[in-house]
Amino acid sequence: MIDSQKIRADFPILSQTVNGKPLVYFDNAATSQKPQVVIDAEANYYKEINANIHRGVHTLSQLATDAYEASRHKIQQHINAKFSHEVLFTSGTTHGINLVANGFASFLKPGDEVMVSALEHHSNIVPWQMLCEKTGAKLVVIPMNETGELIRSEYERLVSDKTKIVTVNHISNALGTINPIKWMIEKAHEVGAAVLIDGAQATPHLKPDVQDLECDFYVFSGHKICGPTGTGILYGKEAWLNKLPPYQGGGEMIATVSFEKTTYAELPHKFEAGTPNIAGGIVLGTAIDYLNAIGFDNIAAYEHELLEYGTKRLLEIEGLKIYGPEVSGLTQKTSVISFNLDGIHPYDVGTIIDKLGIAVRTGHHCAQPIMDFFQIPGTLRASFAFYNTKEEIDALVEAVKRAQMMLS
Ligand code: 7TS
Repeated sequence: MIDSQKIRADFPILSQTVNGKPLVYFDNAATSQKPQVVIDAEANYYKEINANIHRGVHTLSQLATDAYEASRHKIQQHINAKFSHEVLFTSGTTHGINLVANGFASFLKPGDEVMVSALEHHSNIVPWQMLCEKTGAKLVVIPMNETGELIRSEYERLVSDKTKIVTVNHISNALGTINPIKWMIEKAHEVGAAVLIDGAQATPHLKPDVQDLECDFYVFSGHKICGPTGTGILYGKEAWLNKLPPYQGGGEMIATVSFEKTTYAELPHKFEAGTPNIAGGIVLGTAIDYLNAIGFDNIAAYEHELLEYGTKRLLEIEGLKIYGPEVSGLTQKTSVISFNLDGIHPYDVGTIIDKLGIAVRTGHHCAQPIMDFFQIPGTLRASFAFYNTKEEIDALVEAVKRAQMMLS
């Protein structure tokens, strides 16, 4: 069970006022807030053990290296990867996707196909388009339906032995749709295609099991799971990571260097050139400990309650339309509500409710193709976390009603 008042006390930012009103932070899909333990862990790293890693014999360097590698190990266990060297530190989801897309340039030729879904964030579209431009491969899109779900029969029709990689999000950032990734991975593997799962919006709500999923790559961002910005993880199956060429050249990713020939380091170092975000990588482990102490089952159950309550309350407003899979009993959805008021631009509503202390995201949410599908300029998106409350949802509903009155 979640005791939201107790949890809220862990997050110093939540007790402030914005524009003279108590802050209601409903932009969790963009980034999560940070608990005091995470803020302290970052400061303590710099106060106590700051040093460069993997290169010094001195004590501080070893302490920092041990803490960084312990965090990698913790993340390996969290996502149930087989080996800790399958867990690569990145600067975020975007970095992880670009690393894989860049590497696939070595494997593709004209006529090959790269498959993305209609529900993707731009981060999981543009790197693949760039790859296709570079290699002559074709970008194929799995279409979606009116309730914001991927059309399974179309996926089955489109996936073929030309498909070399399928890349799809676990959960859509713009609509909250939970995609049937396990089934999709199975289908892709039947034709010999690799699969990358963009877990940026899933990891705040659940613990992915990469061995159970059998995905080839799984990427996510630390800042969306109570960790620091500029941190992220790329999980890759050992065999794939051995096959992929390095992404960046530099220090720490080499075995030997001479002007004639350089050989690369073993995993994971082959993909971790230069001095990484050491503090961030360590503190990401702290954030994961914090979430696991609350428990992902508790988080998911509580957030689902917020989703049900928020959906019911918002639909009481006349002329309010929710986009996404709300009709299927909300079972295929996380705590994201994307909506519009009839005849009113989302930006105008967002601006007014900000004056009332409420933070939601407005716009296309870096998922323009979804907005084009619905023929809208964007939506208002309220995304809930385990530290939000039903009272905050009531405040959102009142604020949206007020905005509607002022704008119509
Ligand atoms: N993929 C998905 C599904 C996302 O939601 C995001 C960020 C990214 C990739 C990129 O993550 P980054 O950490 O590398 O930037 N999504 C959002 C959002 O919905 N609002 O702001 C950022």
